[in-house]
Amino acid sequence: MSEAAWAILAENDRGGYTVPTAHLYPFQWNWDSAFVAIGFATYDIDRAYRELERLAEGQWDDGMIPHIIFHAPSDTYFPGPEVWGTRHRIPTSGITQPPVFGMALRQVHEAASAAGRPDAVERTRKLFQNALRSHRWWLRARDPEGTGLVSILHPWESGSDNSPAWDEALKRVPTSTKTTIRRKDTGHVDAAMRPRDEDYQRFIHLVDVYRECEWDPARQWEAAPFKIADVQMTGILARSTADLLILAQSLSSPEERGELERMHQVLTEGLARRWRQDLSRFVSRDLVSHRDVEAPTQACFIPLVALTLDDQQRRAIRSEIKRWLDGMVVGVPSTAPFSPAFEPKRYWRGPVWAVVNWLISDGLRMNGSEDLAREIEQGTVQAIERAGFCEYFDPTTGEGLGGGTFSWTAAAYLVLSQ
Ligand code: 9YW
Repeated sequence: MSEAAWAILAENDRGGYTVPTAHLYPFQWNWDSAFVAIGFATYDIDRAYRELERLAEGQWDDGMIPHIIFHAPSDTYFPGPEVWGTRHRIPTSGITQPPVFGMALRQVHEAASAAGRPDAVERTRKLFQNALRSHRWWLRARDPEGTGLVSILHPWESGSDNSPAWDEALKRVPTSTKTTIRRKDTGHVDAAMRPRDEDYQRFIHLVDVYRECEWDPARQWEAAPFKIADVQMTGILARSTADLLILAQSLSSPEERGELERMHQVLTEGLARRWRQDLSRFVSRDLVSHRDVEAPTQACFIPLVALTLDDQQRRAIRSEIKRWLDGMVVGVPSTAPFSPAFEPKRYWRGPVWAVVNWLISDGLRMNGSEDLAREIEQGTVQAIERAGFCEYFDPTTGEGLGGGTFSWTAAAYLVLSQ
């Protein structure tokens, strides 16, 4: 099966960067590429670096790494560059995605060093600066009050677009848009598996609002009708910061090391405060309504990649994850099966995503649950072997759904089957 995974990554290569899948997602996506780079690091180190270098080409002067880099035109996706109206020299979207970049850079560097590559230090050093600038952007632009939690201003930023976690906050976003909506996704994939039209109207309303702020982070922060201090995003940022700190021991100055240490402390403290013992989960915070986001979604487990939990938390989270796996053919569902919002085929409202499992099992292993981590990894590998490299899986049947020949599913396979 590894040959098939390599073939998918080759087929989705557009010249040093990998599209998530042809037609449905025909550009470079931020966190997809970071996961893909980790996959490449298992067999082609040069290509792994290239993936991150091409992603860094899209980085804005203020440090943000956008969620989509439109390296080459394609008319099979909406919203394209004309809707975003950003000003970077390579067209990009105007929002970001989870910063897996730092995690990827550490893994690529370690693989390159182990292989004795002479270009490792120089290439890693450059990318390290891209990552550091992006982390500074995160804290400045998305946690201006210094709470230790970074916020998303658009559901697309979370990477889990139509998750029930956003339902309440999205209800306050109007469905009116200045941009004419021309969905292309439902021409590629069954509409019953995709976000609804109303979700898209609200997504585009938010794009309209931020474009009118000329993509200025401070103006966006003020104008945002949707603002959630997100535990998934903060968990990934904190973990990437820890990984950068490890690289910084040999590749960076004492000042930068100190800066990363402070960032790491602020983020892990902020994250730790989001634990809800009564729910056995971490919860995000809606900064508009000032309420906790209690919807049970995969995001609640992602802080494990960044935190060392105490014994009580470990026990609670283990039994919570087991509760979610109970009766499923493949786990971990992106929404708890006991939730009224659970829809096993509709995108982020229930289906299983290989990269999410990759993060959850990594976090469980860091927190002493090797057995459960392995169970989730093996379940993911078997699901892919049965159903192919699909975008995601129905947890109740194991059926593969969404786009086919998906790059990050191929990357996850290469890493999790090792
Ligand atoms: C979009 C590419 C992306 C992923 C996201 C997923 C979806 C849709 O596809 O986003 O239009 O950006 O939700 O996590 O990066 O695979």
